[in-house]
Amino acid sequence: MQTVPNHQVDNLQIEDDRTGLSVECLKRAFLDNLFYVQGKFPKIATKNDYYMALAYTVRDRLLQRWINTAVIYTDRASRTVSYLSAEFLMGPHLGNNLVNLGIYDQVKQAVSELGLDLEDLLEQEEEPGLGNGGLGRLAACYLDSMATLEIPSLGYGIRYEFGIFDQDIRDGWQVEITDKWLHCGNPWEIARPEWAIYVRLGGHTEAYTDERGRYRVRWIPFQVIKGVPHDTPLLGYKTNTANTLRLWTAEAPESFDFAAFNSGDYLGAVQEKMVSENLSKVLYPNDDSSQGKRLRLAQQIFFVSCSLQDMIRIVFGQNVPLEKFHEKFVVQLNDTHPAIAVAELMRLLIDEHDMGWDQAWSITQKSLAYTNHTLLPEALERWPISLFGELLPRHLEIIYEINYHFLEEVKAKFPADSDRLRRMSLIDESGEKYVRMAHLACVGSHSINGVAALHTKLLQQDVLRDFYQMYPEKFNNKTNGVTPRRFIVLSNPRLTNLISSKIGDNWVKNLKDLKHLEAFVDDPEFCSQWRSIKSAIKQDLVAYIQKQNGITVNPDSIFDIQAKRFHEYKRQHLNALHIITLYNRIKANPDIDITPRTFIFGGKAAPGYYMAKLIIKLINSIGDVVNNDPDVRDRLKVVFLKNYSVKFAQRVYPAADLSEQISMAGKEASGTGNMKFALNGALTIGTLDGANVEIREEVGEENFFIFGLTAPEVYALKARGYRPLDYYHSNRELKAVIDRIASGHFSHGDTKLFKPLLDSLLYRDEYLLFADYQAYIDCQDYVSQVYRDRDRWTRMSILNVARMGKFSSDRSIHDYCQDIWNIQSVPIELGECIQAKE
Ligand code: KOT
Repeated sequence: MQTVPNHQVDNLQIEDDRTGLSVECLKRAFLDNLFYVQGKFPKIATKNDYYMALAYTVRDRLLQRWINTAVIYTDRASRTVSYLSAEFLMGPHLGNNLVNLGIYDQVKQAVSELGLDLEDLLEQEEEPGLGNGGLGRLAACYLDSMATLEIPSLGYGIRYEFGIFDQDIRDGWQVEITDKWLHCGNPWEIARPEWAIYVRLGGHTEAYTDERGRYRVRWIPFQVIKGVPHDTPLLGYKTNTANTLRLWTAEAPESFDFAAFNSGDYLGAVQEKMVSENLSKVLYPNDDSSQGKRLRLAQQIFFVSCSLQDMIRIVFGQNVPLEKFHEKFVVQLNDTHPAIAVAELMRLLIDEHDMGWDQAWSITQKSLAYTNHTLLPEALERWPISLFGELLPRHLEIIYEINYHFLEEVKAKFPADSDRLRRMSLIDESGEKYVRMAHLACVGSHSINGVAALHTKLLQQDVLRDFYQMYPEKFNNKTNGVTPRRFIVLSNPRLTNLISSKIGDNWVKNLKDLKHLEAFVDDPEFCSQWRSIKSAIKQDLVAYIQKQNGITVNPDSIFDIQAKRFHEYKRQHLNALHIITLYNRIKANPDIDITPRTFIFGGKAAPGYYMAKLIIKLINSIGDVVNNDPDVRDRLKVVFLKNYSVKFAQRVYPAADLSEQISMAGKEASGTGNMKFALNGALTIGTLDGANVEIREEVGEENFFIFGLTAPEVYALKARGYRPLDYYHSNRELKAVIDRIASGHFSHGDTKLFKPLLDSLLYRDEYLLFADYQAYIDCQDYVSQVYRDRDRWTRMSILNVARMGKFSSDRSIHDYCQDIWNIQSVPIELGECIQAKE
């Protein structure tokens, strides 16, 4: 047990009720919170009351560490990472905090002695879905690793009132429902209205000469928004470090509506308030695409300006001169959503803090670093100049000036290359004018990184080629990683216990230690335990599917899972083509010997992405037919698990035999689901895309099912002229699959329903499903064959886990610290600096 502050009462040591970790103390504290915070006693308490009481009990234990951490960081003015992200997909806090505090078992026992079930209470938590998918979840994994590695850090983002929508499936279609994650309150956060910050929008600028005769600009805004920080403590795994996630809520400033109010325009004043609050109302539900909406740009400047002003407040509070901003903070930009920071930091330094251009520019570049997360052209953010200038007139002026200096630099390095200037300009002038946010981020940062080796290489060769030629020294790769605390220890306790029983528990902090498992790969007893654990977890998912979907699933079948956002480039429909191929084989020969499979899908489609929604409908329609066709005889099942979320992902990864990572090569920047599946003992069927390449390198090619065109082959095929119809006509099984869909077999005879999808495949097939079809089917046939050799499969599964050490987010964060952030850990001692009370 850890040391905690104690009361001395008549020479008797008793634990403090807010910090003690013994079962008895936890019970007392829990009942105390139920009474004093929830205002309930056991007889009338609801499950939610119990959850809240437990959450407050755990939060109390975090607070002591949080305050200690803050005191030490402040005293030492520690160098700090500021992670700016429009999304943080944190997942439920309670379980994670229990794991990181090391009190999971004590709390389980404490609540059980009070007649409650911990799993039941964990289920109660409404997760904060403040992100779409990979990018937001990565931010959350990185915050966990920074706390675990004792790196001073602040996560800055937006406290959306409505996070990612809840997904329902009706008649096979996705239906979106608003997410009301705050409706029962949020026990994990503390509002800090005393640290509110004001952000300007709109209006115009005026030039003037200051008292020292210098040219200055004044910005007269149309609107001012107040940002109120809400802080959540984030505890590291078995450390005393509790860092902060600071999310901003938009409000109307108190004084702003007085004019309207005084003139009797009460509704006008309230309207003003509503307009302000709109800013943090809802998360944009698009993954990998950018829409150019005004409110979205307003959200970006809102959280970026609040965060930078907050950092400046901290700098002054610690008596650090502003000229040393870049020594106190390094600011990581999570894609271009916060890239307006380049212009905003310049504005703050020059207009608000009197600094000269050159010094401001040097500080800005030294402070900022940019991570790119996508190769999709439609995801590269651009803002129409008209919209940009209307909302951010001063920033547009600054961007023009940055552009002027930058293009001079380009001219000097590449004389007489006007084409290059046009391509690299921060302003796209090919038609309607746009601000190019990725260019702004590249110019304003000292580091530009991709998220997997292949992705970084493609950035250098293609998407950001000109910038690579201009600034080769800025480019570096940081392959993504995931936190083993949430994605093994918390989500897969059975596997965790088996692993730790063999190699101890150091691997939780040093994931490379998993390699010691290799010593047991020939131990039949261990292999059999490995297999029975997977089997037990699959049984749990079987029960869940039975309850959720009413589908009876064979636990001995291959659990073949594709869980991720729906997008054409991720090719969930290629998976669907495989299902229909097997179905056709059964229909042609009902007694065919097929390895039973359960195809499980999970994931949301952007509400406006018609084709992705049609793919969801197709999968559900195939399920309706296949699951009920007597010829199939339970050899195939298709299950769509609705409302995929972090909570849900934790249930799904451990149960997978086969992980589908089948994007068209050159499109998936990294992927992180691929890592979570493999860490839980699933084998991967995948293309040579994103981090799949590195996973295969680590686990060994004999333990990975690879198929399909490589990225260079994709480019070459497209350059030659790709004709999907040729594949359709020359591949008998492929033709039968497409014809089966076109016939209306999966749509009650309706031949129109899936026509847009089929037409897109037959006549365009942008993501080369037809080109990869045969390779995919052959590879899947091979998977089915290997699965029949249970010993071989188990061996492959163990070796996958044993060799996945590289993909811990601890390794990623360690590399960011070394190569980009130049930051050291600051261990936190408990006890001396602050006692809970005495
Ligand atoms: C969304 C909008 C604009 C730019 C990028 C995105 C984006 C990228 N959202 N999610 N991603 C994913 O990020 C993950 C973490 O790096 C990657 O693993 C994944 O491949 C990206 O698609």
